[in-house]
Amino acid sequence: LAVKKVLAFDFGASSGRAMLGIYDGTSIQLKEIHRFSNDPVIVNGTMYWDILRLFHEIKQGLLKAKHESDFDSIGIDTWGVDFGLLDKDGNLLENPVHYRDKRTLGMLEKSFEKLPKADFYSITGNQFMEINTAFQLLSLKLNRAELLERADKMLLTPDLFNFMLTGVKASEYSIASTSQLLDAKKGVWSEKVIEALGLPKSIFASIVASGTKVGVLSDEICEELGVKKCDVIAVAGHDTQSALVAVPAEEDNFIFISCGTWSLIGTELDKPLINEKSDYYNITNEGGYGGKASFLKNITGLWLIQESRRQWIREGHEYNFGQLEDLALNAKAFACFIDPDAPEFSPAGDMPSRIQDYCRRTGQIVPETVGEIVRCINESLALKYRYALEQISDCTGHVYNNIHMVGGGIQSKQLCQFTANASGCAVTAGPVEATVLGNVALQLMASGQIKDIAEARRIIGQSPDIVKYEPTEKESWEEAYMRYKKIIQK
Ligand code: LFR
Repeated sequence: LAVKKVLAFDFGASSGRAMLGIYDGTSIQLKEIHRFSNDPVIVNGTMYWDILRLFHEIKQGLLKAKHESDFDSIGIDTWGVDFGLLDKDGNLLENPVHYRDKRTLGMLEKSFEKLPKADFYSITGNQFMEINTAFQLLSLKLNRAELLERADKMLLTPDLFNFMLTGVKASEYSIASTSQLLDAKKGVWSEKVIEALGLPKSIFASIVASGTKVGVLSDEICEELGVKKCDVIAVAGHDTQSALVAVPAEEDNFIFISCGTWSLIGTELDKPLINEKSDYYNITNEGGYGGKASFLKNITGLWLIQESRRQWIREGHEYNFGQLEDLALNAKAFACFIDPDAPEFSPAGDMPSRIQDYCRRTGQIVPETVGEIVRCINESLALKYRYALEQISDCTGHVYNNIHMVGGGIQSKQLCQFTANASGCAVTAGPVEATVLGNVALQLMASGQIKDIAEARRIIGQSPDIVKYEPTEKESWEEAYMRYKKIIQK
């Protein structure tokens, strides 16, 4: 078999990269082509993604890749929920706004006046979060209706980049399912939700399945950059779903945690699970490759560390992630806990102070040093994973013994070990590059090089960077969990 090469672009909330995926028929090698930071910009009180700069980085990636090798296709995945609005001619009506912008404050309550919460959940099966597309669009409808009136199409971020590359306006299924505007069982835009929120139906583009071709690189871009024409594949545009394709699970009922800016913990189901319990626990059903449902909780993840680190840099101390981990190892265990999902941790800003305030408010020891703060974050994340795992297990009726952790966050050995300890499950950590590997595998599946997801997972499972962690210190973690639950339920 000839060696196949494809180009994957993966955008996270704090950085992005282009990687060449090289497949020789037995294994996938990755080669980093281009890496860049993703820096949101606040202008006149609004927080934006710097979308043109990000598209510029895609072009840089294409240019660098061309010097490296030919490639057969391109696939793009990004974070969820955000979007751009285009007019009929494809002009962006305004710069896409960041999900952490405050424009969605109070929009959940406003939406429930238009569509009762229980109905809203039973249709979309999505975890209610103010960041979701539905609430961003509602805020436009209520405050900037003229903008929506001028819009021809709303494209979520990976779809927007696909459009910029190919000229095709389409909505890939996995990213569409983060919007809270889909009918989860039917896999189509929900007219009922769209109408209830008063949104124009015509702005929603037709949905294409994950892992299908959306178009080809436009003549204009090929000429500008001197690159060859190639296919653009709608991979799983949602990074979490690309990552899930690369979870090297052999068993059917497995738990995964995708660790990045967010921690997504859940399991893969053949169809959405929507009932009173899942509604009560606010568990989401997101769409994945092959129409599978990811039944998962969205937990604030490394954002807490990333944002703390930014604060320490502002104060003149730059630590890398390895140094932070070492400092945390030397800090006292179980001193204090936070709920990573408390609303005060969501906006950008001085995270260490907010963590200290949280501990003070809940009558705990206040962490003072960098190590104490990082330890508090890592322990709290692991305990929150257990909390979510119990809710998921209660809904599916399965008992889980093994957790697959993937993504950049697993470079923290402490977080992986704490996750095993807190949950009492064995943790299989790896691959770190799950999202990119999933993106690459989906492109190879689209061109028939890899047969199906089982084969993709088997190939990826052979990767040498997979590490096992066994639970330890059972009793002290059990005790910590009992205390943790009381604190977060305060
Ligand atoms: C992870 C992720 C989550 C989504 C969050 C915000 O990168 O895609 O799945 O809920 O970002 O879009």
